[in-house]
Amino acid sequence: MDRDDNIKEQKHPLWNACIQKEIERKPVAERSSDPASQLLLEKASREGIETAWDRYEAQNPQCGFGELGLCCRNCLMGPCRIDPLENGPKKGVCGATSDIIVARNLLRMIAAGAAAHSDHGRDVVEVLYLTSQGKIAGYAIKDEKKLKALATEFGLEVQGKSPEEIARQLAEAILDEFGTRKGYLQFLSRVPQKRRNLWETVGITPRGIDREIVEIMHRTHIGVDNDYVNLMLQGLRASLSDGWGGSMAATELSDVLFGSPQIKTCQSNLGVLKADEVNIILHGHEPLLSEIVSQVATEPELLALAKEVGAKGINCLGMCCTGNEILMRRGLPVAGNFLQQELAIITGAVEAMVVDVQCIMPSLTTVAGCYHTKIISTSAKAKFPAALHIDFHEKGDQALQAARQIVRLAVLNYPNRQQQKVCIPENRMEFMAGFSKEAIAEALGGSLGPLIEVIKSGTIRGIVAIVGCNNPKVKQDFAHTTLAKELIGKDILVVETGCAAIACAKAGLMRPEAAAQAGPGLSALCRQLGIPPVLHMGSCVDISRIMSLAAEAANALGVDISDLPLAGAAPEYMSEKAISIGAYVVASGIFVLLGVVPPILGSQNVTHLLSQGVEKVMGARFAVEPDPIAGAKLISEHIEAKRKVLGI
Ligand code: CUV
Ligand code: SF4
Repeated sequence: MDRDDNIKEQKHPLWNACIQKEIERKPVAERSSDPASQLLLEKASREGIETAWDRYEAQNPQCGFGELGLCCRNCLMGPCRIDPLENGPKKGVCGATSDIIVARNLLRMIAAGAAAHSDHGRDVVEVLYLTSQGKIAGYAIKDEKKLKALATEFGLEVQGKSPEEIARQLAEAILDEFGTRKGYLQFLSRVPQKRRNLWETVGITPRGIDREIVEIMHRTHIGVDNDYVNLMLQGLRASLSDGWGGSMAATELSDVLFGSPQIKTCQSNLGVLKADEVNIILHGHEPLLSEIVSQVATEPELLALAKEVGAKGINCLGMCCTGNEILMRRGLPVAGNFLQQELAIITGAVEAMVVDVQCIMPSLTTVAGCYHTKIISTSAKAKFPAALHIDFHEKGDQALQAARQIVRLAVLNYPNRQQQKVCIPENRMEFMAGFSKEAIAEALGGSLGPLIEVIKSGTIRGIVAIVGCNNPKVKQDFAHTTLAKELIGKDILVVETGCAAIACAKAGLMRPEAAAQAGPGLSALCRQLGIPPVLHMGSCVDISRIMSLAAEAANALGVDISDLPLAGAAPEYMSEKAISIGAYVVASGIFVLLGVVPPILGSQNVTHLLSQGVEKVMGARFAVEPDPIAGAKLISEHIEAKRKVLGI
């Protein structure tokens, strides 16, 4: 079949439906702390375009039962809701209490989050598998060193074998991890023995990536697991299968296929859009498509076509975690984070927004209908009303062909740009990225030893990972950047992934010059190494890099991860993936600070368990603090307490 038959530009009623209705809007300065976002929010307002902020404000007040986690729809005797007010019902039809309902709801969020990361991981493994057999064009094994190290970790013989042969066996071994029969995940070998023993004793050693997710769905079905503690333990186990399984596989094998990130300088924020070039934004989460699209965008034929339509070139940019993936490895500019996806289109200067999976707002096609932007979906798993779908099967040369077709469409769309609607903000910030665990070790002279030494000596008090999304409940980027500034001021090194990292990149905290904002110890270290005090470690699945780093540090000191002066924070999170991340970080022994209240307050028992009880077992707990300054204080106290116990 002729490929062009696949492109169906559906005439959906949403297409060209610009919202003209007057909406009461909050001042832009309360909605975002990013000046580029503020500028475009003003433009949206003038042009009558609705954004996530408008829709959030229209939702208010949000459902109180939902906020407390007290609504259950797990069977058709319901929906049931527990009314915390005195006279309301205290049990669902089946007899489920607030504890059971809250715990089950939270578990299902963990299942969805872990599934998203792990399915992303599976896609990467499958591409490695096809690559190893030469069944796919456009991909290659870029990091043989990592391939061999991973193969050895998985107990495979590497001597005398070709990289393809090793890759095939490694891909098979990792595919097995999704439903492993050996009863534990191979990456757990990185975890300190003490923590592994603890997981064994408590019964939360993850047995297989898919299995734990399925078991959550089973146990939260009506009438199965009705003990909130037992439920929460399964939540932790499934989350561990994400952090030390699906996410870790995604990161490690992406490194094998596309190269392990090295330190580099990149550009961020909407000012990276170019007035005289074809702008293509790659948005979503996986590196599989974006790597190929950015690769083919440099082909002479396509560049010539761009010239023909009057453009000076083709400008490929990232957004959200797909953006993080390609900036870490290719140094491509990142146009923005989660809450900027609609705003990017509102610049009027984007020819195509190409999306794969996760955190892609269904509103994009509506916004795009008011401009010339084409929204192109590419994953069979993620289609959008009124979007153009170009299926990106990673087989044969189809990926390459699809990528070329996408770029061609974007180029041909350039003449449709309506100059009177174009507004590209000037905000553009340079930053340093590419801090994989390997790159950090290299910057330190070959190993993590010097980092451990400066933490021991107290020059640096500890390390905090700030991660996660934007959420219109929080002034965009404000909590991320404020928390980071507060922490580096206290000599705490900050490492970041996801939208948090993009926020700090845009705010200039990832330039070596930002060392001036750090405390004396951290600032001296940054100057000596020429690095910023806030390090970009990649996408959300790359939190597995941080976990590996923590495990390596604990092993080097002969202690458990929970003994280290570390913390995690998700100041503006919104996704279920972030809930899974928070859970595996706590289960791995690291204190987690949340800036948005999770939907658990309807059960005092579950709330108490996660904010206190879990500490006794896991050596770590959750805390909720929407104010980033108070949050930094909490984290700093936690880090100093850990130092004291360690005797450093
Ligand atoms: Ni996973 S961090 S919105 S893109 S999960 Fe998506 Fe990364 Fe949050 Fe940002
Ligand atoms: Fe109601 Fe129980 Fe069914 Fe949930 S599982 S909807 S609480 S009857």
